[in-house]
Amino acid sequence: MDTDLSLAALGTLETICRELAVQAGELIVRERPAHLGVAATKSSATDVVTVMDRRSEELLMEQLRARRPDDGILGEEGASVEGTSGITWIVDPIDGTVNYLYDIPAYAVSVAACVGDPAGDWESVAGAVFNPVTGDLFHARRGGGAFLRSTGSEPSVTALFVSGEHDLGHALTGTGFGYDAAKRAQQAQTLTRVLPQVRDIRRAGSAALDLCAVAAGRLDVYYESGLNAWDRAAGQLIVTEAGGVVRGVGAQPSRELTLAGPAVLVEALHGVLQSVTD
Ligand code: LIP
Repeated sequence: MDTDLSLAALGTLETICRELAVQAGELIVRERPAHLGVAATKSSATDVVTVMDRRSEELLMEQLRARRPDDGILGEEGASVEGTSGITWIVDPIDGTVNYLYDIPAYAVSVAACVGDPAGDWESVAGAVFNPVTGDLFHARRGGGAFLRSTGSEPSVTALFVSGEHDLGHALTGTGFGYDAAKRAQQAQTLTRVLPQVRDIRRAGSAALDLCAVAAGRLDVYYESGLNAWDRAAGQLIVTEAGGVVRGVGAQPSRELTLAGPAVLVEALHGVLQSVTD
């Protein structure tokens, strides 16, 4: 199958990413229940789902089925549609759900259009990450650069570029932790080796926003183990279109490791992380 990845087609995919990320983001703020609670848990008692995670994913599904009926869909809260077009939409209806639950303004809707096998090797070709509290809309398409649109009272568009920092010891480093206690213990051990070798650590609670922070130079470098495809599908493209690299233990990011930033810092931090596991 030849998937249409012409400039025009990529532009259309990016527009849909932007529009749907904003629509779902506005929904989760506008219709947040007065007394939001935990609707369910997943991998552990702290891996929570709210009614708005589900409503956001329902909106994304409904819009994508209507606008792109031949495409596949993979969502964090269970959306799963086989497509015939070669395009699969990988969506996180609320990335940073715990922040959303606690009303901490660091959560986002992440929407990415991808080619390849969503269960195996895939590549994002367009993506958008929207923080509905700040109004920050990060977006990119393959070969088109990465941008931050501020959708607030003074709309603006800024081209994004990763940090120019070359020294890991001066690198503000983002990371995150999983929901499983044993995994968190391992991640804490890794952190004890990384922390003395970087400027400082920031743990914001949303991988999608962490990756966008790297693209914007608000973080110098980022690493996390245990991410799912929906956490990183849009953010990793935004990083690479901002001049950064995204890798894992090997050349490609994976559930085992996502590492993002300017190449020199990514390679330096990769060396530190490898020394931890050796
Ligand atoms: C979150 C990630 C974050 C990670 C959290 C959680 P969720 O995704 O974006 O980077 O550290 O543990 O996995 O669960 O809010 O969609």
